[in-house]
Amino acid sequence: MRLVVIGLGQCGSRIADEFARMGKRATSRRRIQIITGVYAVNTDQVDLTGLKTIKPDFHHRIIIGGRRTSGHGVGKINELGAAIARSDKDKVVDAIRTGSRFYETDAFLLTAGAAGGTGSGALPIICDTLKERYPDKPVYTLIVLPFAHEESSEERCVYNTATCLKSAYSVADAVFLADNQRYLKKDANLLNNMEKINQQIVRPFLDLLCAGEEVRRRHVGARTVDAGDIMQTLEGWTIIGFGKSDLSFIRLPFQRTRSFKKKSRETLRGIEAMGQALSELSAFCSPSDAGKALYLLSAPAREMNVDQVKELGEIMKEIAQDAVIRSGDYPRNKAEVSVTVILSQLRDVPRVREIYKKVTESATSIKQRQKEAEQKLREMAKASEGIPTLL
Ligand SMILES: Nc1nc2c(ncn2[C@@H]2O[C@H](COP(=O)(O)OP(=O)(O)OP(=O)(O)O)[C@@H](O)[C@H]2O)c(=O)[nH]1
Ligand SMILES: [Mg+2]
Repeated sequence: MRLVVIGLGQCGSRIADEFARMGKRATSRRRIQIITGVYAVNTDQVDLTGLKTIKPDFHHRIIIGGRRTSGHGVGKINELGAAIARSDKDKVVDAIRTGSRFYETDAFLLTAGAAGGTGSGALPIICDTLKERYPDKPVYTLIVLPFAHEESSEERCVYNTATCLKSAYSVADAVFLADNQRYLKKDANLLNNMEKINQQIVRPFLDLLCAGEEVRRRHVGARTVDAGDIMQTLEGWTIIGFGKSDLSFIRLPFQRTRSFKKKSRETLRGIEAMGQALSELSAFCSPSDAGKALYLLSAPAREMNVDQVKELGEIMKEIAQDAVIRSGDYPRNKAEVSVTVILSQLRDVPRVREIYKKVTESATSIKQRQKEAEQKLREMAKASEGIPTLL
C-alpha cells in the first residue's frame, strides 16, 4: 500500500519525518515504494527546520499562518490552529497534488499530537479538505494521545484532545490512536526520547505497507495482505500492534530437518510474537470490541508453515469474537518472526471515552470561571474610569 504522509504541528511533523525514513529504508533495502510523499505542516518555523529527512524545500515543509503567528506557533489554542488551516488549506493541498508520485498513491495518512494547538486544530480541517477533493482515496489519521502528566496538569490539553478526536472521527476513514503514555510503561526513560517513541509508533506500519507491494516472488506470501485488505479493515477507532520473536539463536546449520519438534517450536514463536503485539498495542483497548481485525505474519520462508498461520487465526478468533478477521503471511529473509495486528471499528476505547467525559464535566466550570474572569476585568476597567491617562 502506498501512502502520502502529512504531519501537522510539531509532533505530527516528527512522526512524518520517521515515516520518511521508513520509506527510504523500504526503498533501499527491499526495493519497494510504500511512501509516495511526505509533508510537514506547521505554524512554527523553527520546528520545521529541526526535521531530518523530509525534503527541506517549502513544498515539503509547509509553513501556515505566517502573518498571523509570525512563525511562532499558536500556543496550544487549537481553534486558532483550525482557523489557520482553513485559510491556508489550498497551500497544503497544492503541495501534495503536485508531488511527483502523487498519482501512485492509495491513501493519505495525516498525523498530529491531539493535545497541542496547530496539529490538533489543523488535522480535522485538512482531513475534511482531502476527503472533499479526493473522494476515491481514503484519508486515515494517526493521532497521538498525551502523556498522563500532561493530561492531569493542563486542562487545555484535555480539551484540545477531545475536540481533535471528535472532529477527526467524524471526517476520517479511520483514526489510529497512539498513546504516548503506553510507551513509557515499557521504558520510563523514553519521556525524554521522543525519537524512540516515534520509531515505536511508526514501526508497526512497515511490513503491513510492504507486504502487498513486494515484487520478488520469494517475498510474496501464500496469502498476501494488500491495499484492498487494509482498506477493508480500517474503519473508525483503530489500534495497531507489533511483536516479534528473535530467531537468530536457533539458526544452526544442522537444524534443517523439519522435525515435528521444530515445527511446533516455530508455531510457538508466531504465538509469542502475536502475544507481544497484543500486549503492546498503540493504545489500550479490549480486542473483543473490534468489529474488524487483521494480522500479518512475517517470517523467514523456511520457518513459515500453515499451522502457524492457522494457530494465530484461532487465537484472533478467540479474543476478537465479533470481528471480521483478515490475515496474511509475508516471507522474509530476516531471522525473526514478527506479527502485526490491527484492531479496527472499535466500539469502545476507554481512554477516549474518559477524555470526553472529563471535558463534558469540566465544561460548565470552565465557562463559569471565564465569566468570573470577564466580570473581574470589567470591574477593574470601571475602577480606573476616573484616572487621567498619560497617552
Ligand atoms: N510521540 C510524540 N509526541 C509528541 C512529540 N512532540 C510532541 N508530542 C506530544 O504532542 C502534544 C503537543 O503537540 P505539539 O505537536 O507539540 O503541538 P503543535 O501541534 O506543534 O501545536 P502548538 O505548538 O501548540 O502550536 C503533547 O501531548 C506532546 O507530548 C513527538 O515527537 N512524538
Ligand atoms: Mg508547536
